[in-house]
Amino acid sequence: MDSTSRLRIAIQKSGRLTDHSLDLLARCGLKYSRGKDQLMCYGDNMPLDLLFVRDDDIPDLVQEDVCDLGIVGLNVIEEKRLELAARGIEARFDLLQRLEFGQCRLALAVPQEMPFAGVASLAGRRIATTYPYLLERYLREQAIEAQIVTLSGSVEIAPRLGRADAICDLVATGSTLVANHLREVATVLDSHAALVRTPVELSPEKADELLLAPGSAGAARRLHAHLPERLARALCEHAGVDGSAPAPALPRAARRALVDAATALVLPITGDRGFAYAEVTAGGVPLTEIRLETMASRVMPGLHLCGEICDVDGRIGGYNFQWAWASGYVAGVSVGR
Ligand code: PRT
Ligand code: ZN
Repeated sequence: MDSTSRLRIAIQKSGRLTDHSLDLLARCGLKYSRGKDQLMCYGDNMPLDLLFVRDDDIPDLVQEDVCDLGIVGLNVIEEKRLELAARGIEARFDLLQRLEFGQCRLALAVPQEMPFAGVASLAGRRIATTYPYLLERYLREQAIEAQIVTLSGSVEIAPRLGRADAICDLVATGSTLVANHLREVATVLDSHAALVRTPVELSPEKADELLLAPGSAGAARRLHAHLPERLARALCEHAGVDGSAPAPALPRAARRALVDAATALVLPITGDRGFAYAEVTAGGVPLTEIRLETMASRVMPGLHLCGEICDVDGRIGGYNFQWAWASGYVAGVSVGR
């Protein structure tokens, strides 16, 4: 979104998330009037418009920058992320905030009478779902080979119709499963509604525009609109600029140095601590929560992760050091951009 346009937020037109989303926006103080076509609402007291769509379309609208923000279930977002990845496309939506509604889980369920002794019992079985990518990832992680039967709805009746042996579907209270003589046996994904946004990239032109915009705010505060505050202050220091002085008054050379620091800083490798400090850890932040091209967190915008805080395991020695250095380098370079 450029600085002159209005913010556009996509919400579900009619479904489980609609009332909660509207209620949340009303509690944020938004007053709006409905457009003639019922597809848009225009904010009366804020530069913010609402677009009403099917929830499945929300990730694409955010991905393609048609909307700046969207409110949608994590299940829809994560399925879309995996679907895009399978097509070689990087998902460009960031999870901005977990919202306190729409709680449910994507779960595996089997017919009441089917013997079940752990997920391994599903090997070789047919599993019906509307979430083939999330299910595929789960089965892969569990090292189970099963046949995924992709349906567009009414998943819970698939076993009775003989189309599948088990199902993978959203569950909230569990009463739909009970009504269909199914029992829940494993959770594939815990879900809730979330606010997603298009990532805001800071190009040299945009950084320059930001610094030159009229007003008395300092450079550090202006950069903080796009970067973590500590990083914005550190960049001012690096560029030798007083981050609190009114930014438009900065001399041209100082502004240039700051724009370079904020968008193209190359961090040199200055040394290492040697093998005496070797450590191996497993666990940590899952790689699915990280953009590997930049090491940026998908969950916390502005946060970059590297090294053994990430869930990467390997043999002691070279592999771990290589991972720590390489991921640190990528994270540092992209923070500097
Ligand atoms: O038309 P559109 O495509 O926009 O809507 P939709 O039909 O795809 O979605 P909708 O409105 O059913 O759900 C929107 C979002 O709400 C989902 O993507 C989830 O993030 C969230 N959510 C929360 C749920 C549920 N709870 C839920 N219980 N979505 C679906 N269900 C269904 C479930 O699939 C099953 O059929 O409700 C039934 C089970 O409920 P229980 O309570 O019997 O377990
Ligand atoms: Zn939908």
